[in-house]
Amino acid sequence: MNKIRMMGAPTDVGASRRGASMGPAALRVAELQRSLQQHGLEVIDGGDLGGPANPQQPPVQGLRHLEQVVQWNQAVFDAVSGSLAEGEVPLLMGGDHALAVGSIAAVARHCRTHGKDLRVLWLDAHADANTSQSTPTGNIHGMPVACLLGVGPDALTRMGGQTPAMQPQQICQIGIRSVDREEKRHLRELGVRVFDMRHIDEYGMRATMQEALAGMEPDTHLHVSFDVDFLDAALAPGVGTAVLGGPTYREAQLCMEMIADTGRLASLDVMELNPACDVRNQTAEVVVDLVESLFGKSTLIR
Ligand code: NNH
Ligand code: MN
Ligand code: MN
Ligand code: MN
Repeated sequence: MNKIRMMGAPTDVGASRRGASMGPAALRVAELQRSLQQHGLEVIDGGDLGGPANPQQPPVQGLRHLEQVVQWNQAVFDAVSGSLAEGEVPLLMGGDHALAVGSIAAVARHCRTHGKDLRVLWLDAHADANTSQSTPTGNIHGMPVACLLGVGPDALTRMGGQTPAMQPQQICQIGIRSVDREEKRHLRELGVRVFDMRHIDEYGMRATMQEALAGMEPDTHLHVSFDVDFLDAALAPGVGTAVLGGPTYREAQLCMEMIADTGRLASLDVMELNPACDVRNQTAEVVVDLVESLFGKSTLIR
């Protein structure tokens, strides 16, 4: 594994509930860096990126804080691009999930210029495929998948210089259990592969992940966009939009371990951790534990 570079994006401009801006600090308090280093990984903490404050305004034409979301995403895009150019594994600590636009646009551009096959795993309770038309909230953290597939405001869809940043076949969603009515139709039209909770209930996490991870090539760059609300709300209360019925601790561990086993993980987002909703930082601690597994912790005891 190449050197991992942690970078914080302390903002919640893409959400309506405040607090994801404290996510990076909570992950540091839960000792993310040292935990990964314990497994022999080289990890540096590049500190936090900067951007505009949260103006706490209502949505304008279906989009809340578009200007601020674009500015933060530009900072993320530049930092992730720089890290990849150094041959590192960027680990983005959010921040709300709207920032996955900048992160994945940077990864997609890197893959295009280096002849790599990009695959994105989207771990989330939500599909994040809304548009300004379909959104019930105006929150841009409900829209990054649509933006990356070319549907959304220009400033976000054109971030990486090519629109769309990726094709629907390159992304696969896992753990989905909360999709808005209009969003559902849009998701089908886009053709995104969705392994929802019903699929995990019926076939189990093992079969689901085998299917989701099938067909990786030696030149595959695997990006994981981990929205912490992927996890069951009982296990991970520290998120702004918790949803019951998500993966248990063991299911989530298996998911992470199977990703690690591919040996293709090359970039990561850890998003939506909200310490204002958490109890004694327990969600941050669970996340650190799972990220250890994602980087191969379990292979050490096999
Ligand atoms: N679908 C809802 C919306 O568009 C909720 C999105 N919230 C998330 N997404 N946390 O991951 O507002
Ligand atoms: Mn979510
Ligand atoms: Mn999300
Ligand atoms: Mn493990």
